[in-house]
Amino acid sequence: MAMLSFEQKYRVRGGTLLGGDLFDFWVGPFYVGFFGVTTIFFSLIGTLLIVYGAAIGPTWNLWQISIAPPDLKYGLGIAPMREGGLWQAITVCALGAFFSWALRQAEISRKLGMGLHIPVAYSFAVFAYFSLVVIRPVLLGAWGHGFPYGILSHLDWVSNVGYQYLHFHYNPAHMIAITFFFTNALALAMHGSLVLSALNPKAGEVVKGAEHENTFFRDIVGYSIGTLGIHRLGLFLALSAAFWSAVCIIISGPFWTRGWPEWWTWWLDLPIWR
Ligand code: UQ1
Repeated sequence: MAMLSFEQKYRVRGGTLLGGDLFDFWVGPFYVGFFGVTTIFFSLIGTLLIVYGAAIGPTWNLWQISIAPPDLKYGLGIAPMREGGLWQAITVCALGAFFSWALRQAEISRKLGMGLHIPVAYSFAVFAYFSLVVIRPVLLGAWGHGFPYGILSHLDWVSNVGYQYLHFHYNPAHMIAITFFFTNALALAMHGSLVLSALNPKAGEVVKGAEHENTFFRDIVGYSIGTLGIHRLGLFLALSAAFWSAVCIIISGPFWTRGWPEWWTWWLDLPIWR
């Protein structure tokens, strides 16, 4: 693996959160660190458990392989391996790997003297997963409320849980999450296309810069958020999408048990209609 001349400058010692100098080194292009070791550990065990779950299951059809959480009768206890215990162990490994990855991002950011925006942003995705397999099941009193680990089975779970609340699109937090997802797609499409249009002209043409980018948006909508601003907006939109996704599933069950369309009766019950 090539050691680029600039790598030496950025491969700085320290910034570790745990283990001091112990794993403070690189393997090829990869920083190791204590949390690199734990990431590998949890990912490997977790993946092997998934393969084991597939092996004792009824199918090798990739779409149909599924590792289900325990039956509701096990509540928040530990289930036998073949009855959801495997799902529980895999969930522990997944969370171990995700948390390790976030902490490895934090260590690398600290080494480089950067902000912690990357681990913070990534943590929102981990939070969304954590909401599904820990927060909501704990609030509902059973690990069986987690979702099954399978390509089609997790889609069936989403569909079934959705219909359990009659029409999930009436969930106000779901509405907010979707709005953020779509706005995020719009912003990234605008940003990606704008940057390419300015920075990647056809052969022989001159590269344009921020002045052109700003001018385009001032001309077309009367406002430019700026080159730094668009990234702040993008981060806000993406994190908000993940955050409200977590909220929309946490409130479904623990805080609202009827159909979501019915939630809106507060609107019909407003005294202004009487
Ligand atoms: C924008 O104003 C801007 O600043 C120059 C960018 O930076 C490169 C952008 O990518 C985009 C998409 C915009 C336009 C955004 C709004 C909210 C008007």
